[in-house]
Amino acid sequence: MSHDAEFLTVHRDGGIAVVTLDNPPVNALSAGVRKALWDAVDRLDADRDIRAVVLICAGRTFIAGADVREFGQPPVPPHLPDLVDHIEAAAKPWIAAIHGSALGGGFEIAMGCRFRVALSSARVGLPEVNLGIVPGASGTVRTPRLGGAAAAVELATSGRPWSAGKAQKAGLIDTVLEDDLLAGAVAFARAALDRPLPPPTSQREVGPMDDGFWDEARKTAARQGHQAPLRALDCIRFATEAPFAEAMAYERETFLELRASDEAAALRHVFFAERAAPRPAWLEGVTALPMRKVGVIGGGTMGAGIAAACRMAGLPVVLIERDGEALARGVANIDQTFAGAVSRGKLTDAARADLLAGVTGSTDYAALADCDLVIEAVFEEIGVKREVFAKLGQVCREDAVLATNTSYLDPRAIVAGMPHGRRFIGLHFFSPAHVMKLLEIVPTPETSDEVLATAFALARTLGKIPVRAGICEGFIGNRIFKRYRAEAEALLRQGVALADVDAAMRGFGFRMGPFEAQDLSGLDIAFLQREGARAAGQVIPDTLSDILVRAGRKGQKTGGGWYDYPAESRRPQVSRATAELLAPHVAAPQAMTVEAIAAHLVGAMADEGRDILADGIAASAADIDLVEIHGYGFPRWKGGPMFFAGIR
Ligand code: 3H9
Repeated sequence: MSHDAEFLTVHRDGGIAVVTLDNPPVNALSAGVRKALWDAVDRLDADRDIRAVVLICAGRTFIAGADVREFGQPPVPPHLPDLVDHIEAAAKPWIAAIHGSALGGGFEIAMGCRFRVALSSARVGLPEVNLGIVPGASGTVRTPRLGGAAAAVELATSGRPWSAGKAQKAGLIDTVLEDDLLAGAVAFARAALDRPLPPPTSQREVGPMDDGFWDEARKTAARQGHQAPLRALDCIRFATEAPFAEAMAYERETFLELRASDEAAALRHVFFAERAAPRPAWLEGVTALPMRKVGVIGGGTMGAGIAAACRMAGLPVVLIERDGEALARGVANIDQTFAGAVSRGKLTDAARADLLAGVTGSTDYAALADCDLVIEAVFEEIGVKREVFAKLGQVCREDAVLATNTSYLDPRAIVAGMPHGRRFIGLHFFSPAHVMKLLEIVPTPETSDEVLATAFALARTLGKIPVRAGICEGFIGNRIFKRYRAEAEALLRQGVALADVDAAMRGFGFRMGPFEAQDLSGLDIAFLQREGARAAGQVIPDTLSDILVRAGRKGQKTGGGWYDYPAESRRPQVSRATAELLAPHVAAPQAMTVEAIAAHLVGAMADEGRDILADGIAASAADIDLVEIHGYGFPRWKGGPMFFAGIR
């Protein structure tokens, strides 16, 4: 079979050829697809009956870009930039008919076409920076020529796609259609043939921008913390100042350099890990239970966040609280998250009202009778939780899934002696639960496969990244975080300066260092846990943070923790009080480079990860990386602690 027949079908509608590309799942531009498109250009150019060509895609989307799986291999011709040129140079004008997403190479192909027609639901974009690369097939060169430098900068440095409507306003799309893309595109092609053709994108002029524009763009791109956005910006600036061919050469050189970079390898690892996580191979063939209505017990920060996440995913929610006052507070907490979305322009007032209308509040557990899944999010105390599950056993359907949101407790102990075993599971959400993408799923040995599959299905519905964790203290994420904190304290004891440790981790790519992060979340939570364990007879030596908490320094909320925060400022200031409290416990000052500090702490995370794998707590190193990236702020362009340490 020729590549044409494998990937393309061509049919004729009068003088218009309709080329349908079909390369599931997302019509990525593999070598075979590139060859098929190249040959189609030649064949249709030679066909006297054809006057224009509509390029449309089968399946869920237009072309989603280059085939990322080919990035680790030597490039095979025809190369994508040549193909885009080839389409642009075709004797018959090509019209891209876009549904779903036209991303990266897909958008570049569309810009090589003489026209672009899109459904209003479609999106176009240049997400290459998310893969640690710059667009490599004229994205940084054609986008400014078609839509102006500002559009190119925003698309290529943020990596976020634009709606068809926004793209049309910038001139990147010619026509937006509500429905019947094919008929609309063919009609557009016919009408276009009656008018003089516009110049091909490569021959359009691009206006220069002043230095102020580039300075601002550089600041914004730098905020992303990694090199690809800045390099994309360099390419666009060059493309607005240099002739087309030179700009193409510069882009290609940059693309090839970055494609081979550590950053790109790390981001590719995360790209595939994120896509594999929601459907693990070991769950294949197991059917999830239906999920039509969710109950949430507890309307505090976690419960309200979970309820809001469920509502935003379209699930009706029953919220249970212990009394009317707590219930009103819980419902208000949920509404606050919707209000936040309204103020950010993400939700209309009407949508907010709809979301809230889907929350049924009650103080009576009987309201949970028709829920398929109930998530308990009450106080992190075993007795309180056990009481909740005893009640759930009385009111819920026998096939309802019962979940506990816990970050530290042993899920087995929560239902020990109750008949819930098979349908019970731990779900560790991260705060704020409607924002944070990570969901640690913690089955007990009794949990049935269907219930486990249902937890993964819930994650998919909520748009979260699920990672299965075995039972141990802190599961995956908090266990590693505990080690990280302990190692950071160990550095202090050796005489390394507090501020140097935080600066090193910020330099590595975390938004905050370990001590700043603890000051933000409060030192007392972990302290109380340790105190609880001490009271239960465990021997736990004092940590440095225990010394601070005992002196009333609990973090930002008390005006001081590791650092001082005078006058409610959130800016950490090196604290003399902390230095004095810790002086008896730390060695003479010792200089350590930021690189050495970061290497030590990330190495400690990876060591703990290795133990976690050996203990069977995580299914794969990639899962550990996802936990750290999505729950603990590990910079995704470093791939996660395991990838960084070379553990696959
Ligand atoms: C580029 O174009 C560089 C050029 O400038 C220059 C080159 C010279 N390749 O996300 P989903 C797979 S760089 C290969 O769950 P959705 C994915 O792994 C590229 N495979 O779907 C998964 O496989 P599986 C720039 C890809 O419906 C399946 O498709 N483009 C690619 O939720 C479904 O994925 C991008 O970065 C790919 N490019 O969302 C776009 N993309 O089923 C990346 C996806 O085996 N893609 N797969 O697990 C996306 O953003 C989403 O896939 C999309 C659909 C929005 C399109």
